[in-house]
Amino acid sequence: MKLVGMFDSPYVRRVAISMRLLDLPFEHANWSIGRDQARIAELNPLGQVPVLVLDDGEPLVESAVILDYLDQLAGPERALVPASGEMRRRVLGLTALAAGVADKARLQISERVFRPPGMQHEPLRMRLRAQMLATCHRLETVCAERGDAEWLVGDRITQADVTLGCALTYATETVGLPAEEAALPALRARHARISQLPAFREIYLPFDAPVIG
Ligand SMILES: N[C@@H](CCC(=O)N[C@@H](CS)C(=O)NCC(=O)O)C(=O)O
Repeated sequence: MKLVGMFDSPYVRRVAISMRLLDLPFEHANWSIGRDQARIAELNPLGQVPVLVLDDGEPLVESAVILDYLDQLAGPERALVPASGEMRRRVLGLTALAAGVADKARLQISERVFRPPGMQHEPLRMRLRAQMLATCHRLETVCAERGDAEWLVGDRITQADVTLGCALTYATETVGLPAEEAALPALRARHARISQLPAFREIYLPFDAPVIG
């Protein structure tokens, strides 16, 4: 399988880290959404990464769809999202919130990167930031409740941990979280811990704003 996209994207990174955790080997195509937009669009008309090109050439798009496919490949014992029940609901719910933090950061960055300075709409940026921070505060409550428990749900790593790790790194590097040391302590501590896991250390690229046009 070939994974298309750069690891500074939280969506590409969560797929790559999941593949590493699930022992699913892949070739990496380090294509940029700026420079390589035309060949990305040949695989995904949305022009977005990640794309996972299967061994028969079929391109899978959307990280959530790709992650679901990878879990199917790995089987229910190893899947990063539990197969059913409350655990599944909890993992999917937290994964959606964490992915939402990345989405809100990405939209703020799009304002900055894709629009000329005079055309940026400050009220929109502030609204997106408020939504992102409100979601961080919701995740903070969950992290505080989990205390020293190693993982967000249950007793092994799930997609909630993977996506939270990737989303927080991206939000921190692109738009920043509140600088005060006291802000979001449980979330920050959990993010710091996840970021030290070998897969997270190995699959990492600092954010570099794409150039378009
Ligand atoms: N919902 C998508 C989001 C993917 C996404 O927005 N990727 C960004 C890179 S971080 C991208 O490809 N942007 C290019 C564009 O939208 O033109 C997913 O989860 O795969």
